[in-house]
Amino acid sequence: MSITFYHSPMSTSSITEAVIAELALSAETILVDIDAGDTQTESFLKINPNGRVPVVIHEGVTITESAAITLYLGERFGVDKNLFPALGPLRAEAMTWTVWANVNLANAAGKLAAELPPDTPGAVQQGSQDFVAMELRRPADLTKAKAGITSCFNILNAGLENKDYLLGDYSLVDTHMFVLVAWAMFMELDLSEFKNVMMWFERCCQRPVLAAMMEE
Ligand SMILES: N[C@@H](CCC(=O)N[C@@H](CS)C(=O)NCC(=O)O)C(=O)O
Repeated sequence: MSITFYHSPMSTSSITEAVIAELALSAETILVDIDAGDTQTESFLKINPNGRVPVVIHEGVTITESAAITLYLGERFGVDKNLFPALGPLRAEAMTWTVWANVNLANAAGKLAAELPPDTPGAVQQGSQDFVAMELRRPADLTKAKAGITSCFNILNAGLENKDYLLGDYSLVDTHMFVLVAWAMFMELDLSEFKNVMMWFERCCQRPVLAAMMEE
């Protein structure tokens, strides 16, 4: 049965876009304009009460949360394509990194994006429910957000020590993480001190799907 994918370009749903592309799945993509309020309409909130993309509908089931979507699509379609580990300890590592990516890295990146001036690359825009009104912003929050993301990159850098990719070979876990790291780079964070991350990122850029995403 076909996949329906609710997507807003240059958002968290770019992770799912990349995962679907790596898996070469056909999907009906429904574009959603966050700034225009599409994620807050009554009809969209019936699909995802969180008012967020990505959303994937497959075999009548609605799946929200990009980590859950990556894990589901990986499990269903990625094992045969050598893009996701079969059941076993490596699957546990895949789950750990994918959940970590959202709970820690995406969370830290989101906090930083919400503190950046709205006209800065990667910053949360006014239409988003994550936008923080300028009068509520404090310089200390920006400093804290930068420290939070630095801590995440230290962990990711250590996780990539002596490894080409997070699970050894390239997998959808790298696809997922790549889009979040690209977001951090888009926010003009200097990641040069995280040598393993930088080398991994270059390696990932050899993947046609991810290279194309960087050109957008
Ligand atoms: N934890 C969610 C986060 C999704 C998310 O925050 N999506 C944002 C775009 S980056 C969104 O749809 N925002 C809509 C809004 O603010 O109305 C996931 O990983 O899927």
